[in-house]
Amino acid sequence: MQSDPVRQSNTSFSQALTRRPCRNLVDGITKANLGKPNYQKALEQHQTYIEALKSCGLTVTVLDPDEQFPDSVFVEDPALVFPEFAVITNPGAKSRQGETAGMHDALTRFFPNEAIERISAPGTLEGGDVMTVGRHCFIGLSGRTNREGAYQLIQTVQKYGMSGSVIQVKDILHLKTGLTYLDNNHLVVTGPFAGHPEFESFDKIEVEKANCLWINGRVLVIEGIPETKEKIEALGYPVTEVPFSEYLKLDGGLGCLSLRW
Ligand code: CIR
Repeated sequence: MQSDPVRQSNTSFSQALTRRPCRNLVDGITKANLGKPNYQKALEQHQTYIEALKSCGLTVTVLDPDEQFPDSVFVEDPALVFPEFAVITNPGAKSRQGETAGMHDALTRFFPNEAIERISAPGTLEGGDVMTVGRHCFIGLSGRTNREGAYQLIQTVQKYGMSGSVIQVKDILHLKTGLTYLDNNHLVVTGPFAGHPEFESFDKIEVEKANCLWINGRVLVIEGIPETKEKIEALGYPVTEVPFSEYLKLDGGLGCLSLRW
């Protein structure tokens, strides 16, 4: 990141877009080794997640399940949203590339066509690899996001006066699997990112698991990671714990179940 400390507060969010899990969710991609998700429980946890978003003041749009795409509940990956534009990505996971058509349709309700941008082949990019802090995007180069995809995103955001930089991601699914930005310069990080020069100017909260999500001053944290919850509470944030076991079975992060703007 550029030299200046990023003492950024997030703009508050008013909208969220989610998609109900489909039955084929149980066949979603995973490396987690935690067993197959229970569909009924996944539905319940999804509803609890929606309620948590609403309690943070968001208006939540819920799309119908899409049985063609087992991972389609993870709406954060096929699109990115910013206050004034959206980007339809080109997911690196082949089985997820078709999710983009549905996201495009959904986002046309909120953004004019000329404000819906695209990442295209040979570029690949998934939203889980993009951490936005103020007007800067940190873009993870992972098994899902390649250099060309990151380059296209940087070109795109520059049109809107934003900037971007790339970070190598190893051994985890996405950049945001390993870190989460809260606000006011607070960055929740796991081991590999704690000493990373790119994040030097942040106030870092080092934890074992960074599965949390800042929304309008409140932080959602998945159930079962007390260390993360306590460290975030110690900073003064109100925390809501969210049951998430069925999505962990598919390598999901809390942010991946919604787009927020
Ligand atoms: C996948 O492997 O693509 C899904 N099973 C999980 C995606 C999670 N996405 C995210 O955390 N942004």
